[in-house]
Amino acid sequence: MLKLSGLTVASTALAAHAQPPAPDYTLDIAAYELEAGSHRTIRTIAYNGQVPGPLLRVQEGRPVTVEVTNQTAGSEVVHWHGLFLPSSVDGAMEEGTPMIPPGGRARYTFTPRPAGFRWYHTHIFAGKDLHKGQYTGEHGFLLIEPRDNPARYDQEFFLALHDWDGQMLSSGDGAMDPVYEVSTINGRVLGFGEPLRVKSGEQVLLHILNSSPSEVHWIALSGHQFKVVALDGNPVPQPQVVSMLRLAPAERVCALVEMDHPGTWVMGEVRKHIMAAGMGIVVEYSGSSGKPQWDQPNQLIWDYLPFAAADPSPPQQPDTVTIPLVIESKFAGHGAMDHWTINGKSYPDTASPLLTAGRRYRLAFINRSTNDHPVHLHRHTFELRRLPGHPEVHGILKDTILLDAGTQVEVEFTANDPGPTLFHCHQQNHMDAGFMMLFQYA
Ligand SMILES: [Cu+2]
Repeated sequence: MLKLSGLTVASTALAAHAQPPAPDYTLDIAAYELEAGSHRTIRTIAYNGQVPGPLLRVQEGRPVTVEVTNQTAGSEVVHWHGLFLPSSVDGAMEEGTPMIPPGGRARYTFTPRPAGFRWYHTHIFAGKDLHKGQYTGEHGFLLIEPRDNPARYDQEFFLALHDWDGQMLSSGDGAMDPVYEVSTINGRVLGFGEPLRVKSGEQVLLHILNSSPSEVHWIALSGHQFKVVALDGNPVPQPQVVSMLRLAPAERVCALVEMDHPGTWVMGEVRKHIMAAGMGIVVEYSGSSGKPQWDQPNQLIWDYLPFAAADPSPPQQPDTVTIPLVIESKFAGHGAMDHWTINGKSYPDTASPLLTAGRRYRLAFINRSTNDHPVHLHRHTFELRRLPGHPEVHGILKDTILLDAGTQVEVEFTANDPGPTLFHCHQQNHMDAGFMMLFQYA
């Protein structure tokens, strides 16, 4: 549909020389009523009247133009998550990307890289409005195809995990976090959407994204295992076969599944109350029928470590600069929105470390809070170098990592993309409450 409308515009543009070239893709931001299930209509905002938004398939290194129109009453901006883009098009107001005013239009022209499973989403402040920002349906898949694609599979599916209709509730320690009414995969509750249709003997590649505004999710596929081949779209040094995936907000997993157990199965959230809220999808072998089967796992299992490179870590580059980042919460009073601090300060008062182009930096996260935080660095990829209990790891490249409560984690990146660079917790209510800082290049 999108491609076709693009072609139509292109032919018109050829006739009228004054017009700018047609965009490769268009995204229309507008109010949308999502039918997530029977009697489960969610009033939200979406791209092109669908949740998730359209899959954008682009070629690594080949420039694309995406035209975005904003038909909502608030300003918008689209962030291209996991890409190396100039700050002016990366899609964060804090970095200097222009906002798209209500009724306005913007063109994002960029050269997609690096190859892999990326995504796009809104990057605005939501605050107490849990029907704004990442709480909405404003997210979509972005696949950057490599020049040579060595992947071998029979079918691929893109799946987005999302939570809807949140309410702020106080948890045991007094912190306020959203609790959701409805949880979906690709905007549908379990049993309402189309099943994933597979054939016995197939090798299926799953591209799974957690687009939830705040929830970490654990996913299992009964009767099957996942061979994880990429994290956040980047191939891992040691692919591993696992029974369960954990995805923090903004994380992606690419996994191969051998379709070797014919039947009708459920893939979904391991925690019963989240599956009851709808987070599941039926996987149906051709020729199979009957009630979808679900084998309830009895524990939550996930670890980044097994995906790391097996060989000993190379010595740290001698001029690597370590930047300690201590994360704490400052309760604003029981029942109030918390304030999150990095080294004692909340955005916009957080420090703005100056980076020197070409230099290697180590971010040493010390999470002194009682919450887990999925932290995200814009415009760069980082390498996991220290995990809880493992002071030396290497080889896992990501743009988002979940910092478990009370742990220390270290990542390294090369300052190779000059321009203001945002760092923040991807949990919407945490970034809105100050968990954000801006790196600058000297
Ligand atoms: Cu957080």
